[in-house]
Amino acid sequence: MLGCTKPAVAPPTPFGPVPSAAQLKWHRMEMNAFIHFTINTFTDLEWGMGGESPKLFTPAEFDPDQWVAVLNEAGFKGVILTCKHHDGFCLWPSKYTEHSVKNSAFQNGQGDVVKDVAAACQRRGLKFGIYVSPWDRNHPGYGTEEYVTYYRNQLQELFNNYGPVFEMWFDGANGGTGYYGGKNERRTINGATYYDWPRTLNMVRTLEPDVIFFSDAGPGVRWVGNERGVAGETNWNTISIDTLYAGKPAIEKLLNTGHPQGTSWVPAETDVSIRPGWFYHRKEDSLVKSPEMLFDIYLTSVGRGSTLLLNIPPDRRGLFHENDVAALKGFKAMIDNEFKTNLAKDAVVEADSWRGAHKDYEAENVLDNDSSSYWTTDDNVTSATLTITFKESQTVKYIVIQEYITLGQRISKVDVEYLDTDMWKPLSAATTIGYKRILKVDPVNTSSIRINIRESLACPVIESVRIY
Ligand code: FUL
Repeated sequence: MLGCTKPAVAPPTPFGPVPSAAQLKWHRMEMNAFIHFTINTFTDLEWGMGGESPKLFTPAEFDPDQWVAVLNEAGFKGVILTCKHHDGFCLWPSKYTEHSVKNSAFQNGQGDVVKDVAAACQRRGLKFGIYVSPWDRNHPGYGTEEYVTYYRNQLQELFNNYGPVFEMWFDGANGGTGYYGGKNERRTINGATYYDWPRTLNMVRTLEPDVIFFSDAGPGVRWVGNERGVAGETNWNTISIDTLYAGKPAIEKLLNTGHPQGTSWVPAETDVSIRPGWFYHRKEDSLVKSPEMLFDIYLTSVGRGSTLLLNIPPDRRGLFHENDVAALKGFKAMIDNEFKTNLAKDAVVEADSWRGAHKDYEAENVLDNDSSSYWTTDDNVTSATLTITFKESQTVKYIVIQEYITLGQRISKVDVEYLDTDMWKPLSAATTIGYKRILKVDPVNTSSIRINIRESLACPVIESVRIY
């Protein structure tokens, strides 16, 4: 009726754990870069023992602006730098140790890699994050309370002087043989208790309230369970973290998939290196992943609702190697090319139902560019269909679906069909969607695509559908 608007219909209530504002921002970053750079770059090792001389650190052409420019052009939104790896060498002149850049020949001992990388990120609008290894094979007190205090002091130093820091990474590799101030012995710690993480994290939060903590157990984001770049085909952002800790054995499978009944929102981050190793080794110059391989990784990480953390290790000059730069350029060109034209943009979309039959929740919301609008159904509806019809036949290669995760992750089974003349035929199927799901299909020529949500833990809430 003219002049008569329908009364408002309440939106769905959030289902299960939901992302914090900082986690939501993290999801939207989609692609970040990891940078492994330290004395290992010069000793050709992956894990230094801790007794290496700081003098070995000599990147004569060090240029973080080159790194960040390449990353920016390739679409990366953040950088996480190994400020200290397991060997304990610090890329900043920490006042708590002599084992740092200040005793290297690099810039006559006046250099500060952490400061320069953070500044280069700031200049190009990328966010800066830090990796600070809890395991320290240099420190004489490793294994005692003294070392835990040292670790906390270093975190204070970093967060006070180099922020803002969007993410802090602490990995699970812990304890074992090391130099340990010259003792050269094996030290074992109890990974569940030694670091007293709750206390350390609370301390960091007082300095950087929105920082995202990465570890197996989060609490901000979790490890994806492998270093191959493959998130679970089923990938829940939820998991119960009360029984997890960084480095807990045999939890890879659970980390890879998460759990639909998980009690916390801890999305998986997919870390993988562009080369076989995390650090630069000349012998791996010919083993840089090709643009095609990187694109496949993009599909199994970002395309499965995870965030990609791609490692690019600077070489001994202190530059990204030419082969890595070429691979990143090719990767970006593939993304731009494959996702050039959103065929759904000018299409017509229809749903078999929408919440309260109210305009606020209608199907058209999945085609607009507004990340705050969505299509959803009545609460009792957990299977539903969206049909997208093009003005004329199109060749379809990808279907990209995003859930409105602000209200939680819901969908657990979905399939896609295409119209072949007048018959609907199967095209693709998946379990979870989450922040983003990219379904790559064998190209078909069709005038219409149908997305069938078969199972959902609560009424489905879809923010966007794109078709390429
Ligand atoms: C692991 C480390 O042991 C590797 O050296 C690397 O830093 C990787 C990202 O995390 O736990």
